[in-house]
Amino acid sequence: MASVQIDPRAAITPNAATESKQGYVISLAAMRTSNCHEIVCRARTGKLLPTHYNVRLSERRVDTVHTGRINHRPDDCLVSVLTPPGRSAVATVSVVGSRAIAHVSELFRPAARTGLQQFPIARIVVGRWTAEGHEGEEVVVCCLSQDAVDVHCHGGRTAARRIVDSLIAAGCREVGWQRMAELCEETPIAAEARIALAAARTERTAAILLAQYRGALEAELTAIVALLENEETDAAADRLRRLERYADFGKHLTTPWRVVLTGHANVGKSSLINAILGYERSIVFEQPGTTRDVVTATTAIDGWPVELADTAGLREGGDAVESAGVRLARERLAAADVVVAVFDATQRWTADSTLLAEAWPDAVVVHSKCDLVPEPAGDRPAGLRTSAITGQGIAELVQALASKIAPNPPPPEAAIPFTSRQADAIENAFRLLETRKKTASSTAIARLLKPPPANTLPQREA
Ligand SMILES: Nc1nc2c(ncn2[C@@H]2O[C@H](COP(=O)(O)OP(=O)(O)OP(=O)(O)O)[C@@H](O)[C@H]2O)c(=O)[nH]1
Ligand SMILES: [Mg+2]
Repeated sequence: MASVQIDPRAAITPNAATESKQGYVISLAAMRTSNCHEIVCRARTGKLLPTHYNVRLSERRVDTVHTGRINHRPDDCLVSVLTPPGRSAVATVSVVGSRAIAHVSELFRPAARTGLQQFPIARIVVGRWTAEGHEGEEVVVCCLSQDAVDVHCHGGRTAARRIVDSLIAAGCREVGWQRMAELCEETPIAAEARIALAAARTERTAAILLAQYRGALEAELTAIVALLENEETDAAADRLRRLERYADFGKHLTTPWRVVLTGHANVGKSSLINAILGYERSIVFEQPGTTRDVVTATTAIDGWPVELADTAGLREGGDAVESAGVRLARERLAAADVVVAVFDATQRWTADSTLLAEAWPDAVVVHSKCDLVPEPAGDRPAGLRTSAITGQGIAELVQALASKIAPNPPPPEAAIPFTSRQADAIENAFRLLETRKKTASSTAIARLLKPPPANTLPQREA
């Protein structure tokens, strides 16, 4: 591993790749920002692998590499509130940049009356925030590194705001927490994973995203590029295909699977959803046409986040409100990941029942109210037999939903694309490979490992 300091203002000359003991140190032809001041390069088989920030290699041929890293700590000092707005006991303000400790030191008085700079890195220091000269609130400060400081203050908007404002007055620039992740994480996929982790609703999905944060997807993409460079096109295509197959699954690591219950009026849809949830989310009533809106509830099934939607019973001839409910139900069904088609076991099987079953051939079929009859009435398709009253078949239904949601869950630590940017690029790379455009395919993957040019970065500054 070789490390080189680069003057952020320097006009960096092309054709200046140099060799060091540890490997090559690349030169930069262009940089996205002027405040990137350190680049750490890793040599592999004598080749350099840069990744970041529009770093363009010299004309000297250096093969594409994906393990190069830019430690991007801005020269200007960034400040961001990491905790969500709202009431809480504690809020965390992050300060990042080469002058982070200096800026915080100006405003923070440690209780031990020793300057913040005298404390070792990672030491937790209690003291007071002394903005505007007066004795301020008690805070806890921790220098995470030479250029990153966390300030833990009282929760709520006002306390954190006061700290941010005083840091802005001292010369810091405020950015949103996602932007902070984009600027400070070593790779764009790590930044995406950090942002995605905040949207994970279950431990199981968080564990998968954490594996991506730790580099599972980057390692796989890097391996695919290496295969392409070695002319092992079939192996690369296989691995791209495997990634592509996980794209839909990956999308749901941050967005729940949509499970929609449908069926004719009064068949027991709302009762079933309540039985799955274990509480009375939806109104149950003996009259048909009870549910008119779409009633949703979020839950987890086998560790996967799920949005269950109860819908109006499908029937013609109801009043205007009910008809509107039926229209909404059809829209929900069209966008569903999994459909549960509910049929009343006590009612005969009709032509309408057949139409409904045929409309959703992949649906999980449920015959409800089985506590009322020994056998579901009539000749009907196979399905789960349930009772919302006795609980019969509910566990089996939950299991069936889990199998539909994730029929082949990935092994731990597997590489999973989890954003549409990643999924699109992987699909594109695969299509290019199918048409024998190997270099273009490799470039499409390599682009994933680099951040977008500055002017296309999302502007999330606060
Ligand atoms: N015995 C028995 N009754 C049930 C069961 N499920 C539902 N019911 C009854 O059937 C009636 C209709 O139940 P709902 O759950 O409201 O049916 P729905 O399909 O949501 O009805 P709509 O919203 O009108 O389309 C109520 O009187 C429920 O108590 C069941 O498993 N066993
Ligand atoms: Mg209902």
